[in-house]
Amino acid sequence: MTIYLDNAATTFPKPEAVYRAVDKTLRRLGVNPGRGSYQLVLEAGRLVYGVRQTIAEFFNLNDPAGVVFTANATEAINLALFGLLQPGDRVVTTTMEHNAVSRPLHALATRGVEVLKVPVDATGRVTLAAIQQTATAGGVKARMVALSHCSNVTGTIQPIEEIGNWCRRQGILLLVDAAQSAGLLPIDMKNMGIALLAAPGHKSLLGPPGTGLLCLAEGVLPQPLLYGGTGGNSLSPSMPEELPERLECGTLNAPALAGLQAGIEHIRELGLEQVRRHKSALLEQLIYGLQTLPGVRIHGPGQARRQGGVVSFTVAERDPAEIGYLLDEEHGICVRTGLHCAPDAHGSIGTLPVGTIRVSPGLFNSAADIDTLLDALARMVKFVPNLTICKQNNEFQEG
Ligand code: ALA
Repeated sequence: MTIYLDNAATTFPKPEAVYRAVDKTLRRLGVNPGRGSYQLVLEAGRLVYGVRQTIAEFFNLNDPAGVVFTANATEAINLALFGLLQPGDRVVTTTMEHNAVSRPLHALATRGVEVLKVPVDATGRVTLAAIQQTATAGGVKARMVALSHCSNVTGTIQPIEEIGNWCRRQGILLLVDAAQSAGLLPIDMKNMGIALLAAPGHKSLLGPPGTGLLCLAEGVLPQPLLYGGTGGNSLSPSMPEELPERLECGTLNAPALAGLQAGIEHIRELGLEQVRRHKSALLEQLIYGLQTLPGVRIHGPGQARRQGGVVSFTVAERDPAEIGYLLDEEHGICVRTGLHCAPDAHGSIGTLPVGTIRVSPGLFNSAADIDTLLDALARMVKFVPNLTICKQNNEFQEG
């Protein structure tokens, strides 16, 4: 039996309704929305518009046209950053970011954008005061603040509402990477002062892979990242001005978007609070159990109510990759180990170069799954295998 505890990478399995929606759309409505004017195409267009409406309602955005579909959150973040930042602009971020934020910012820094990284505390949390100070240092005001709502390494939840309301008063754009929070924590773009919200469809929103979105508050209009066919005004050599066509070209993945809609409906039926309660209870059980194991150290807040869907830990003198390998090989338990594409975050919490063991329970995990994991770990931390650990390259060999 497999126990999947890597829902921060992607949620698996999906609710039955998601599989059904993808299958049904691909079979019955497998035409190209927005390309042509026959009945089936119009119906597919209405389906896609309905997904935009669902997402706009879910994140409290007035205009569904401000919901732009991308292949994943990384593409949405790239679109936001490259579409709005010019040489000479200042952007403020943190030292907890995923490469989806830090790599495009690194590329932009080589093109003359000033990128300033604000440090975090030992639990990975940033303060509004630190953001304020950096965003206005030297009398220069930042154009944008870009950070994750919730760390993919430690689960740390950032004070987005405080930061967002300050940014709005200052006329600074706030870009939130909601990869680990959309579908788990409440997100209200208006009340939280979020100008741009990037999210994957395939994580806690429960949609299929290949879905992502960028939600734009009123008046926020990035330059396109991709140029091409939009299904209308074909004589113009330029991309249309209006949203979402300005930022979407090529064929949309309508079957996957139908699946995403079914995923969000599933969350709405359960209620976001119930989703959060379920995952928090599993995290609490996990944190409590880990604290009783010798040599185990939890990285991050270490309190379920202060973190999103993940717990990261290390075991003294053991390589995280080795623990992950043994969990998989001997117990059929899937967790993610290493740096989780977030080297800055590991630098901030002191877990470079080998990273951590990260556990991320999902909607379909139970307390019994966490017990099985804790039992497996308990046996493992007592037993020291005959292995030579190569910390530099994150691999291990028979010794
Ligand atoms: N960014 C995803 C993770 O943290 C893939 O695992």
